Amino acid sequence: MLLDVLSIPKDDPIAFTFFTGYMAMLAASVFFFVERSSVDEKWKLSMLVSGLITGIAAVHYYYMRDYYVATGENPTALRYIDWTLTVPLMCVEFYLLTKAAGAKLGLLWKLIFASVWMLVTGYIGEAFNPEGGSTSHSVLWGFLSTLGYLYILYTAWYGEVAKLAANSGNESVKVGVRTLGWFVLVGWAIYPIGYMCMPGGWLNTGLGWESSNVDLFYNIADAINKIGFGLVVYSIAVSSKKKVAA
Ligand SMILES: *C/C=C(C)/C=C/C=C(C)/C=C/C1=C(C)CCCC1(C)C
Repeated sequence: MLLDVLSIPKDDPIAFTFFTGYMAMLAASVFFFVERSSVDEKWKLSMLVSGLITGIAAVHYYYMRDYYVATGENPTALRYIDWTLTVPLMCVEFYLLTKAAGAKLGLLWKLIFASVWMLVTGYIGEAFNPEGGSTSHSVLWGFLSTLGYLYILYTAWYGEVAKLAANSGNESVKVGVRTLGWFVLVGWAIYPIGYMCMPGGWLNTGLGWESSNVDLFYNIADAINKIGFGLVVYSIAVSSKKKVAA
């Protein structure tokens, strides 16, 4: 799709976050790929995954941005395609960080299954919301999606991931996994807020928040979470290297 530069709105905060989001994801990917060469061997795969997460997001933002500017509508399908690729990769980060402490592939599959459940139900909630919006539809699918979210949250804070990190004997892994847990608790919680802005959603019917705000919340959350996750992984890699050198 060719973007008509003359149609870029100058008073639209959502368009603004699509453009800055794109640039931020691209810059973050360059950073993670380049810095990959300066970390220890055992962190290289984690750094690669960080770069892939923001890289995949950058490509989707490129298209979502144009879609939004051209149509003024939420690029729901592109959004969920992006998430279906990037959220499982974030689960891979949890797995890689705890692998040395004994994480099994089964843990990774459980996390991936929970994230796909969360996203497929969320997609049904948004994409099949009847014309004009339906509260019961939005609440039902939003609730089902939240179950997947809570499973990941629990695993990161109290479940297998938390236990493995606690037993890893590696201080930077402990702190890093806890920090990622905070991202899941606070950063990921921004998404349901966006979801509730769609027609029929609680914030839409209750507070009159416009459906275009869905993208505002999603764009802000994506920048925080995708770039943030990568930076946490990067700081684990850098700080555990310092300890070896000392
Ligand atoms: C990079 C993209 C990320 C980290 C996306 C995360 C998305 C979520 C945590 C979405 C969660 C949702 C709910 C918990 C309920 C309503 C529907 C969703 C899919 C917005």
